[in-house]
Amino acid sequence: MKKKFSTNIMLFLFISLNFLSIETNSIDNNDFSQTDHISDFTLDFNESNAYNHISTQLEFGFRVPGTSAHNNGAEWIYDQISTITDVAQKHEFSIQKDGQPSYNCQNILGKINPEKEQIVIFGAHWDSRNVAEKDIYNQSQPIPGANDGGSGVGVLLELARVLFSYKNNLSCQIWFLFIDAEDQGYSRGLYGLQDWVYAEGSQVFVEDINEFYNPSKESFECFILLDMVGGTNLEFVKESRTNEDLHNSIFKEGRELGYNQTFSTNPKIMSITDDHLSFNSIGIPVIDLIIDFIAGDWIYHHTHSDDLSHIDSESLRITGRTIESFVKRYYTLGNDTSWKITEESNIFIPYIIFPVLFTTCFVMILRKKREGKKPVLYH
Ligand code: 1BN
Ligand code: ZN
Repeated sequence: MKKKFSTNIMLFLFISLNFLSIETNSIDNNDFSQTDHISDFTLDFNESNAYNHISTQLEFGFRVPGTSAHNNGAEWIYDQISTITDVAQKHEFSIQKDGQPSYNCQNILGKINPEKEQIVIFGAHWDSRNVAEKDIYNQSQPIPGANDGGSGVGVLLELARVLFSYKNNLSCQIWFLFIDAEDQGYSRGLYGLQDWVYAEGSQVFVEDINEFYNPSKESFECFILLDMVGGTNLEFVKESRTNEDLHNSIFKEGRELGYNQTFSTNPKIMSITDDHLSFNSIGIPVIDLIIDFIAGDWIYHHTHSDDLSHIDSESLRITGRTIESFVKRYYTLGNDTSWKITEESNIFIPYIIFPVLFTTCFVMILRKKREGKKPVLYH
């Protein structure tokens, strides 16, 4: 009796392992081709517009707090977002470290559908770094920040244009938050600005967030950060504080559009200090769409070569179309699907548990039948 029981357990484990390996193989079997697949939705995101927005930002110069390029860059973003959202607001603040000058900074917020209850926030930092500590030359000089700063802004402005054009079909509010003072922290012996930390601007924003919404009527769905989304061979990592369901839904969306390399089933997991942490600290589910800027393929992070020549429109397209598709799938009026419990987080129920139970029962019945037919031996 005991022996039969343990044989059945072994059988169950063996079949489970087989199913698990089939499932894992089918997930890992990426072809790494990045051609567009046919989409469930009409997607209007235009990567050329996003690219041109990056080019315009670079024409202002280095968007470092305390400079005229910084002021001009902010005015330009505010003017742009004002025309493609229902409400645009400036969140002005200053940063002063002990013994240092005070710097005027501003976050810029554009809202679509401000009367809706649920809020989806898209964020990108718009300041560019004041030093190039990872370059071999002129480390104390500012960088263009085409990818690190420019790309997120470029994609968000184009997304705002697209989503605003069909805002009446959306079930939620969308916030476009352009975040200042993200990139002046300390790295490799240099501060961008003396004694600053990374993500200063988003920290001040979450401290003041009650000025921008009514907690008794409105609630936050998620915060989606775009940082360095324009480099060649785009491959997003999974930031360790990322919400699991949000990650699964967005990465699945990307893969369904054919972007298997960018939204890998097996992304590198990294802990990165960035603006999403401020929103995570107040309990909002977050994701940071960012590359491995330490050991990845795109090697121009915090160097003077973070310029237009190292921006790839294809990466802007991949990011923009994936986000647009995500918004259409989960936030179209009349559509009740939620990203909060994804098929991937539930994959064990339909694809593994049921087949394993079924096969185990089937094999046990077969064994029972066989035993019944065995000739009886008389000694
Ligand atoms: C990410 C993108 N960061 C700045 N731009 C944050 C960071 C950079 C944190 C270098 C630590 C080191
Ligand atoms: Zn940076």
